[in-house]
Amino acid sequence: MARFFLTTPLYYVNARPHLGHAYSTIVADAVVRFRQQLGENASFLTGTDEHGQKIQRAAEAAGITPQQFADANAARFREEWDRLGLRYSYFIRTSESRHNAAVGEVFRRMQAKGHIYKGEYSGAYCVHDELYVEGEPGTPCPTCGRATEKLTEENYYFRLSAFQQPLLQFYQEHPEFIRPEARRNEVLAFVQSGLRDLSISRTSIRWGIPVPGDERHVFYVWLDALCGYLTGIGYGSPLPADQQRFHELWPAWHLVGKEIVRFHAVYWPAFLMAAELPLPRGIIAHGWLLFEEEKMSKSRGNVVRAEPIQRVMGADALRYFLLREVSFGQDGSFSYDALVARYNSDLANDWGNLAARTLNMIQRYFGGKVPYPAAGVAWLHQDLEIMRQAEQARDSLRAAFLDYHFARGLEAVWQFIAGLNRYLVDQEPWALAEKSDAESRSRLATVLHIAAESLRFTAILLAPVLPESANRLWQQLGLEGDAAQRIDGLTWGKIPVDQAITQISPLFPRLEKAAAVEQLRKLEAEAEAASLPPAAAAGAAAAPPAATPASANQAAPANQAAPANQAAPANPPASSAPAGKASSPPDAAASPAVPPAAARIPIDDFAKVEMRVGEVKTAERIPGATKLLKLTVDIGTEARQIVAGIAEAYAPADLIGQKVVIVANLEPRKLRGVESNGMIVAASVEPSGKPVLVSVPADTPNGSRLR
Ligand code: ME8
Repeated sequence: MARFFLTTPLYYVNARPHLGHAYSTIVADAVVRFRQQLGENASFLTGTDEHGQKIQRAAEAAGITPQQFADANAARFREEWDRLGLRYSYFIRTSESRHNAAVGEVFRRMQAKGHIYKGEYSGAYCVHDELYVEGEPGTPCPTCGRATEKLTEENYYFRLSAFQQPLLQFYQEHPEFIRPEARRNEVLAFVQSGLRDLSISRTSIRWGIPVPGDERHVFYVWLDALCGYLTGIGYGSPLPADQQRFHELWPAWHLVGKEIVRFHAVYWPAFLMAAELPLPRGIIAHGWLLFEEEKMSKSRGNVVRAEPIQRVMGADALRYFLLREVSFGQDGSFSYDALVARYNSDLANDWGNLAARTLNMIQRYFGGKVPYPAAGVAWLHQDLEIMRQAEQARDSLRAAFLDYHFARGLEAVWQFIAGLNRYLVDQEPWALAEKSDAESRSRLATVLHIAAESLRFTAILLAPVLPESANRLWQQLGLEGDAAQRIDGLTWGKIPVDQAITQISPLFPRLEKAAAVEQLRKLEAEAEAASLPPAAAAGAAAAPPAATPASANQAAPANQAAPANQAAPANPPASSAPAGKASSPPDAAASPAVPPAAARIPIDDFAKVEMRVGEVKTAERIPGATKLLKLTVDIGTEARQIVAGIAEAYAPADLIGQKVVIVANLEPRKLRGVESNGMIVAASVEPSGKPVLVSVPADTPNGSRLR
């Protein structure tokens, strides 16, 4: 049986997962389900990238150890994937001990072949991207644009320069290695312009895997993380079963976001060549999800989370939206409006109504048994056309999905669905049912048989993308097993004779658009407020999370999808979901309950935080947000717009003219779509977490710095 093994990136644990991470993992899940329906032995690996300076700093800022920090956030990734029903087979955390040994082994192999030497690096480094950057320190990072930092330290170097020609030759021999074409061209240009040796160890940080035999060094986080693809499936294990699994699965296909193609398409194959291990089969790069016109990312503060969407409309709706709306390989915009619009038009109207209509007519006119077309009655041209369209949808979807053109594949199925809806309108089975003559009865049987068989087709074809709803349709059709049947072997006419349908329930109850969007925004804002660092939320984070699963549902006028979700075995009802915010492990970055294990910090760290005195000039509530106020604060040199979670403790009018302390050098972030340029400092008074503003005497000049 053909094997197909795919990986997602191993996500950094400096923050909780957002929709960008969910996108990659959902794509991997859909691809693997699709390949399984082609009869392949397909699986995927995901995991978390836990070492390096970025995580070390985030943990320091939270006052806990990097391991505690990583444990809390890695658990969140796993929970998120489980909640979304993503069926990864392997999950690797790079702080696991099984991983340490494997990275050391790859290094030893590279060293044994003479590809490693010791030297000193002095130059620019981007901590955000964990990337060595050419040029003077301070030069903007080519990936994220942030200012690079100066780094001077003794390192082990990898002779990347020696792999320029072998890599170019490899790309030439494997034109499909990097896709899409645009990314391949970028990589070719980068390698053709010359490769410099690469530092692969660090001495100035401790949070990493020690270099065997020279433990002052820890491995460069990208060497460490990339090796996770090997360790996650058994590489380096002494157990024969693990070794066998590794040999069966490796090499992998790597699915990545476009910003990390260079690591996967240049460094990684070079490392593997040096270690004399087989190279990956290929790199499949996707574009970015944009929100409010910018890349969705934690640091820009414009993230959307999957969980509220899943709670309001189900995980399938999110999967469908991402695969249908985004042209795979290119950037795609996310918006709540578009999400709800697609849900209503494609899922509720087109597919959901088709299913409900057909099943209801079978129930009403044939006592719940799929009718069999009368023998000896010739099919009309329109009947044959539906058969043809079903087979065409199957072939188009198969070809498109094999090529990662998910939107195109889904479009083909929706053309078929539209054709089928038109067919029902033209054939008017409800009118045929009014007539009692034998010919009308036979015609009615044929039409509903064709519609039922077509529904079986759609369930199978859509199972990779809409697994839960496809299975519900499958059950309603009364069919055995599940909808994940073979796509390549799918042929017309296999619905059993006199097949008894089961209880009918809507696949996608229609959502009232404005209410649904409002509900989504509300849940997102609450989830966001619950995850802010304690002072940033100024009370909002420390207060009990507002979005407990139960209250969220009660407050949800738009949550008509709940009954449908409850019916779904794979998707527990939101009200009983154990993984709601209230019961998730503490957000390491946010929770005041985590013991401050590394509470003392050098004075330099404190100096990075720029706190200034300001005066509130305007204050107003943000519509629909119970905790948030939008403030304008005069800090001497400028007026800053700041969003603060203090609305439950302070009335806007009382704040005007009040002196406050703000953190002035935070990156901007958006709360409820409103940009916040800084943070108001407040004490969080237990047990309720009530915010109490920190202030200074009224005559302190605006802009004075706190040191
Ligand atoms: O880069 N749109 O981890 P990371 C689409 N640890 N995809 C997005 C996205 C967005 N707005 N934001 C994130 C790392 N992603 C390294 C990887 S691999 C050995 C090490 C997805 O947490 C996308 O897949 O920054 C992107 O490549 C990945 O998350 C980056 O995750």
